[in-house]
Amino acid sequence: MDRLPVDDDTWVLVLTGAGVSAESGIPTFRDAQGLWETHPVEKVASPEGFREDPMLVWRFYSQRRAGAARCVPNPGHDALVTLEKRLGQRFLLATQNVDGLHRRAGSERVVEMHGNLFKTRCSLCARAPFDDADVYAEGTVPACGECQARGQFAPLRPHIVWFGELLDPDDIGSINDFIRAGRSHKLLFLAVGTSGAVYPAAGLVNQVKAAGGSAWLVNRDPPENAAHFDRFFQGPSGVLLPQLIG
Ligand code: BV8
Repeated sequence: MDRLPVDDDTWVLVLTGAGVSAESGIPTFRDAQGLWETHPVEKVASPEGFREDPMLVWRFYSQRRAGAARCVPNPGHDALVTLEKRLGQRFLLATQNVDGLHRRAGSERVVEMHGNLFKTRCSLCARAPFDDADVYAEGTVPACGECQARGQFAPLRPHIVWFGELLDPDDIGSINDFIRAGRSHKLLFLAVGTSGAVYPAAGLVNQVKAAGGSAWLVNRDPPENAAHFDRFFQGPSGVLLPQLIG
């Protein structure tokens, strides 16, 4: 099995998707029995869906919050922690996952591009997102206490980036800054467990290649953007990442 070509001048940007958490028992989105098979995306992962039926959205995210809380990181998460410890500032992990497993495994240089299941924010006021592990009872839509104190009803919402919503500019900025800094070194992009279906995450491989970097992929199935990668290791990330990273 090849090893990731890492030396003293290598900078590694990792992108993970739902596949890296699959072996921890967390369902993916677009596989058979995936989340989008049983939940209409536009109804549970869009601002329009939340406006239309906040109870349904809170049921979807409360179930996922409860499920993720019962799961633990797998050897794929652990291997990425090892790589981060080896590279330090020359490592950045951009994840599309909202399950929090990378941080629970010990990753620190993490950009949670699509938010976090265990954070909640107000859908109206500008209060900062706050840690929230509550699994709200069926039919519940939590309200913002700060808005309530001002006589306004405002539903709380999951701190998740839904379809049609912009990603946090600071998150995008951190990733762009890393690619810009890494371009004068040996820049390596490693995508793991993602179908390459959702932008802007799926466009990162092109961004790194345009910066002169190389791109490796670990995935169970060939993703939509497979052609952009220089190397493709097909199989479970929980098995392949420890072998690649060592
Ligand atoms: C934005 C909510 C500006 C969080 C998610 C037309 C063209 C291009 C773009 C667009 C377009 N129309 C609209 C857009 C933009 C849209 C988009 O990309 N749509 C796609 C569907 C075409 N993007 C957006 O809206 C983003 N915002 O662009 O703002 C804008 C606005 C409007 C219009 C234009 C521009 C916001 C994107 C974030 C959306 N939120 N989810 C949540 O509930 O989790 S995205 C959702 O998909 C998840 O976050 C998930 O992470 C993400 C990607 O999915 P994957 O992680 O890749 O998971 P998936 O199941 O798909 O694949 C799993 C893979 O793992 C598989 O390949 C499988 O083989 C593999 N696997 C399985 N097991 C294993 C494994 N691999 C290894 N080991 C295993 N054991």
